[in-house]
This record gives sequence, C-alpha cells and structure tokens, in this order.
Amino acid sequence: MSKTPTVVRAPAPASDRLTLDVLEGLRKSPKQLSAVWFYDEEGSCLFDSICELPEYYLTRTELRIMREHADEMADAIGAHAALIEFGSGSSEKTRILLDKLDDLACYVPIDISRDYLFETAGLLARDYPALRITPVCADFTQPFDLPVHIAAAHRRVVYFPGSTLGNFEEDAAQRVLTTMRTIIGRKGAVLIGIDLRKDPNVLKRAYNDAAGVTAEFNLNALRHVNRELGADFDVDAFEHSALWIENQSRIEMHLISKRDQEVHLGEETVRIKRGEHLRTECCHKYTLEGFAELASRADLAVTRVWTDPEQKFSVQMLEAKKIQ
Ligand code: AVJ
Repeated sequence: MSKTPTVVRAPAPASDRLTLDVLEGLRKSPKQLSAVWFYDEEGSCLFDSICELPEYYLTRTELRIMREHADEMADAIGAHAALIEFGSGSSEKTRILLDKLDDLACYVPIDISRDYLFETAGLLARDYPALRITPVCADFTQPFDLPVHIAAAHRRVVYFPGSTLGNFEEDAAQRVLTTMRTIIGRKGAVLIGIDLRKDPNVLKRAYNDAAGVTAEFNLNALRHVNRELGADFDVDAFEHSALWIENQSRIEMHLISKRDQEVHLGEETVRIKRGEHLRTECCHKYTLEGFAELASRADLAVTRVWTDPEQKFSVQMLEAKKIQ
C-alpha cells in the first residue's frame, strides 16, 4: 500500500517566540507592535524612500554633518579600529567614514534584515576590496556574538547612525548604550546619530509625509506579521497617524483601525475596535543635555558633538567615563 507522504511544516522555534511577543503587545492597552516589524526587505526599501522625502530632514541633515566633518570623525576614530555598526541597513552613511578610514581592522555590520544585510555587504566588498567585512545578522537588543577577530583591532568603535536609539523607551535606550559600552571597553568609542528637539510641526510633517510613504512603511509592519507569522490583519482597514507627545518628547507612530475587526494569530483571536490605536513606534527627540545625561547613566561621556547650523540633528562621540 503506497502512502502519500505528509509534509509537516513545523514552525521554526523562533517563530513561536515571535508570535508570543506580538500577542503580548496586542494584549497591552493601548495595543503595541514592535518597530522591528518594519524592517523586512520591503520595509527596508520603503525606509530608504522615506530618507529621500523633502519632509524627512533627518537623513539628509545627518549625511551633511557626516560629509562636513568626516575628517575629524576619522581622526577621532583613530588607526586600526574595528568599526561595528548597529542596524547597518544600506550602510550609506558608513561609506563616508570608510572613504576616510583606509586602515580599519574590520567592518562588522549588524542588521536584523538578513537579505538586505548580505546584499549590502556584497556591494561594500566590491567597493572596498581591501576591507575585511563580517556581517552579523542579529537583533542587537538581544545577546549576540561578535566575530573573534575584532580582538586584534587597536580599539573598537560602535557606529549607530540614524537616530535609531530614539526608538527605544528610556530604559531600553540605556540598555542599548550599556551593550555598546561593554563592546567598546575602556579604550573604544561610540559614534551615534541623535535627532534633536524642534518645532513639533516640523516633526509631525517628517512622520506624516504628503506622499504617504511613511503611511505605507507603517502599514507594511502588518503585512510583515501576516506573511511571517501567518496572521490575517486586514491592512486596508488601518490608517496611519503620527502624534507628537510633548511630555515624553517623542513622535509616536500609530495605526488606527477603521472598523471593528478580529485578527487571528497563533492560537488566538485578537479583537480590535473601530478607532482603536495600535502603537508601532516611538521616536524620541533629545536636547543635548538630555542625551548627555542618558549616556552618562550607561557610563559614557560625550566627548564630541557635531551638528548642522540649525541644530536639527547631531552626531556625537561617546567614550567611557574617566575613572575619578
Ligand atoms: C530609522 C528609527 C531613525 O525614527 O525617524 C522613519 C524610522 N519611522 N519614519 C525614525 C522612521 C518613521 C526612523 N529611524
């Protein structure tokens, strides 16, 4: 008797974990979905489009600061360093540094979006043939391993551009900074892009652009969850919104349900009411003093600050606090 083989598609253990994380967020009030879900390949491309938007001043301003002060930054990084980038994405800003740092020991881009990470690493390998590039696919908020060869570098420098630190709540931001402080030890440095507080109207436009690219980016998080975890969010029944929360000094990205709906995920059914908000991202905006204070709590001192003339954005160097 012949038997038709049964194909069992056992979910990867990681996927169970992710499903539980998403469900936990959806049980909160207001409901939350981690910003990690923005960054599948589609989302990473949408983010690159956001960076081109006239309203989204962040990337443009940071690039200008990087270009203008690249020599000083390269000097501050020093010879034979290991450059470790958190959330490397397209590594576009990194190229400005790489062009000035011809004696880097190695470049270690870390990103959660695997395909994008390896594609970018391939492009960099072509353009910087002498550079040792070791991509690490990881969520940097969780424990991860770094390649052992970074130990041979003169010092370790963590690069974290894009003001992505602003996406973390205060405690989590401090933990990320502490992770960096552990990686760099006493001798290393952190080079970090930090968006600064400004007119809320400028901020609101930056996160709710006229062309609707940010809206697509926000909605794509639901598509990603649908595809990756087999959920059934009705993406068309959500609307994008960006709110400025003054007392938290942050922009919040929300998805608002246009009708009552049920979403199935794992074994569970989640009810979402018409008008109910799902918070997908917080983007904190710092004052220079406020950020220095946060860094200080992770045993880091601000040793350099580069800004644009209007002080819209900053690139800052942090080093281990001096032992008193
Ligand atoms: C990549 C986290 C810096 O917070 O401005 C862009 C992501 N969200 N538009 C930001 C984002 C909406 C971006 N970061």
